[in-house]
Amino acid sequence: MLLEYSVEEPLNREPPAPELVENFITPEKVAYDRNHGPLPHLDIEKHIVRVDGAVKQIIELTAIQLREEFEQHEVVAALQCAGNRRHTMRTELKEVNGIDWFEGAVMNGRWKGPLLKDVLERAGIEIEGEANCAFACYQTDVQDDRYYGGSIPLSRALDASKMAILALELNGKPLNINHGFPVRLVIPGIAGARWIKWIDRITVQRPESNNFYQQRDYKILPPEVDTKEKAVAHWHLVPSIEGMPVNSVICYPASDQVIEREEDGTLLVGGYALPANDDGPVTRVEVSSDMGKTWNDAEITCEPTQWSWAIWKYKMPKEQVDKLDKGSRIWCRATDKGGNVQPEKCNWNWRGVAYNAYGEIKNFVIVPHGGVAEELNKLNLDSAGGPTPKETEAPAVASA
Ligand SMILES: Nc1nc2c(c(=O)[nH]1)N[C@H]1C(S)=C(S)[C@@H](COP(=O)(O)O)O[C@H]1N2
Ligand SMILES: [Mo]
Repeated sequence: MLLEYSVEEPLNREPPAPELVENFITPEKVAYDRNHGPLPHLDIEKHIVRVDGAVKQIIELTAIQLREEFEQHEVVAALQCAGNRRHTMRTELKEVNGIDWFEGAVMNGRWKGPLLKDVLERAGIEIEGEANCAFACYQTDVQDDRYYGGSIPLSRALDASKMAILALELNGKPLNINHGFPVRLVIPGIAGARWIKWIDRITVQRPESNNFYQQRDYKILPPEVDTKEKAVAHWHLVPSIEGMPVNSVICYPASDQVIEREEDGTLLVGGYALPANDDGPVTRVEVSSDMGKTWNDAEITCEPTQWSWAIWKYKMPKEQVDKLDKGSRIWCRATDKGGNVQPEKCNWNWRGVAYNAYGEIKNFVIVPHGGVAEELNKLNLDSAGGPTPKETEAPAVASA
């Protein structure tokens, strides 16, 4: 089998934040890549998903059967890495352990395939009480285990209203290799770590998945756990991340930049917002330029759905822009249909996951439209060059 990249150097990259919010549905090529091992090139005719464990009969389905023998369902849902915004946690709070994601480890896709429930029911569930549905991809080794895996409660897997699907398509086309061709799990409202790509095994079982990434990673450790040794003593005490919290970020303009006003003296601010868990859609995004004393509603420029993100923009009036100075900050915060409001601050955790403090830009200089932005940028502001994420590579830290 052809493998691209490797266990030592998997593909991890994110798009620049302004590009990310150009579209409600993220083009496949813009969408971030997150891998713990190489990308396997699989054959759709030969790839088999096996359903086993506590089932009446073990079944093996090819990806073609998944497309032809089951009703196909479509869902628009955001996929987000639990480590999205880790850079902000590390720089605003304290050093963390993991890939230095900025704001781009998230995308919003239109996913299509059979319902997980329908596939499980073909095998027939033979377990009562609390149980789990575990998922795996045994196609390649990964950084910390022999296979990539995870699990969700069986009750969620069997709840058609939660729209867990075995996706064969993204945005109206077969998945590409990066995002899991020929089939990946899509579990709206759940952290990206559980959306197993190139899935080949579904197991109904009593315990959670025993995989490294379910048991010893992707957990919000308490703040007192600040070393690898303490983490080792804590992993089994802390629940695995399932849903992600309500969130929003400013994607443009950026911190540490000279920013030009619009012709009419206003300032265009924009970004994305995400609902918590199943509590979407996002119902409101607000912007503040006075450290939260006053908030102004941003315009949501798309029609967000239960598990999608919302794209928003705010045209800051001239009088408000006039009051900004070098010490000013611009903040954003989101609210979802479930009433969850993004908090001003977020606790530090060792793995730097689930960061959701207010979106913020700071350390900028506002100049008139057509102003001397380029010249001033050359004059070396505090951190000239700015933090715009380009091709993010995994830094040499343990367990990314
Ligand atoms: N087989 C497999 N599935 C996987 C992963 C992986 O490394 N291998 N990474 C997970 C993580 S941590 C995330 S955030 C998403 C990223 O999906 P993407 O690469 O399509 O953006 O896939 C998840 N599924
Ligand atoms: Mo992730």
